[in-house]
Amino acid sequence: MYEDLVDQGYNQVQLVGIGKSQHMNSINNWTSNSNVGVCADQSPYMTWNNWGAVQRDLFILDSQGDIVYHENITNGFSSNEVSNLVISLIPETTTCDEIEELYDSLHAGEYTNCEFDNDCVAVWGHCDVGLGECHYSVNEEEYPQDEINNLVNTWNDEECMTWVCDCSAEPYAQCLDGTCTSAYCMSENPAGCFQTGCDEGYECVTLEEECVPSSCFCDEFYGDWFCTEDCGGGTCYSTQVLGDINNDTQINVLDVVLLVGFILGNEIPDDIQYFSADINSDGSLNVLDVVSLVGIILGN
Ligand SMILES: [Ca+2]
Ligand SMILES: [Ca+2]
Repeated sequence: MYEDLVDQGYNQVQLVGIGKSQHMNSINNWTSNSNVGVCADQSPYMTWNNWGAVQRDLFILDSQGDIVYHENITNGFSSNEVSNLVISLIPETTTCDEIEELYDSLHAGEYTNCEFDNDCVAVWGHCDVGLGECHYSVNEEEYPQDEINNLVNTWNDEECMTWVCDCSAEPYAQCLDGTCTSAYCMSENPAGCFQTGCDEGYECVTLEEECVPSSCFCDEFYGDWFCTEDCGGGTCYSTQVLGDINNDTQINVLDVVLLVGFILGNEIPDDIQYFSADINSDGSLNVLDVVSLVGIILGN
């Protein structure tokens, strides 16, 4: 039955004899006219005891090593039934082409949707093991890292690698027409935040004193950015309100306490806090800001 299975291509199936070490001298019961491997279960026979085995028991284990069948076959067994069971336990294999197809699909479509450059990130493909391209630009939030790692492991397990590639440095990722796209320019996209997006806590606004281009594209031939000649690109500006230093939507004595803490050096403000604490916008934090802040609270 074992040889029939192998002949049918089920070569993942392994037939192993397990004998008590004390009976190893009668091993030719097993090995005459066959090439089955036999393991000796050393006294105190842990395998026999753990499995509850008696002489001429047949065990079938699944691919995880769990016992799924245990019968004594002294009086024979239905080889049809047993081989059907064995075949049903063989895990479905994925072909290399299927892995490649799945890999590509995890770097396209919904995984590359974007609104701003900020949504996109450049990632390395797995060209080093012959799977995929050098780089992809994908939506950072949607990138299915675990699924891709599993796929790469399967790819390696199935020995699918037939070539490898050399890759140039990682590109920048930009959002072009709603799709994350790789840009092989050596610097970050200089366009304003209406194209590139802002970090959390900031909004994109147009400031009169700053001229930022609204749109740039990477010219792959020159390896540099080319921008529109306008100033409407926008600058990231803190959404925090001037004076609401602890960002709890109210301006009150708690903000004064925090401001005094910054001035005395007891607390270190981050950039957003500094911006909202510098009430008179002169670039430094001092008693004038405290006076102004108290004035705001008192409604002056
Ligand atoms: Ca506040
Ligand atoms: Ca100030």
